[in-house]
Amino acid sequence: MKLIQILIPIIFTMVIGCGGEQVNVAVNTPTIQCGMCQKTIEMGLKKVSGVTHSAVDLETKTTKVFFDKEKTDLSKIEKAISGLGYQANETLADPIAYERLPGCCKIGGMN
Ligand SMILES: [Cu+2]
Repeated sequence: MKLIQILIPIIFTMVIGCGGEQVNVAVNTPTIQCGMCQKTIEMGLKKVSGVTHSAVDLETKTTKVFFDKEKTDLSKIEKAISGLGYQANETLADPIAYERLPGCCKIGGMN
């Protein structure tokens, strides 16, 4: 059994069971390069209050974020991603955070 088949029902149960109104957005994260970027964003978003889950798709370069809209909003999520060193929609990456990224995570780093 694939892990994803186990995870999806668990995520749904969490989302429905959590009381506050849960919504999800797909954030455009065009500067992500590799699996480490994925980890950085997913781990970083875990620390954002109100965010219940996030999933980075390296192929489409989008990040799906599930959150409680009473606790946070899209602009805070965009800022959090920017603070991790990545562009989020129209919000550019924080230059200091970007500089701290490993070489493979910088634009063109995989080439
Ligand atoms: Cu990376």
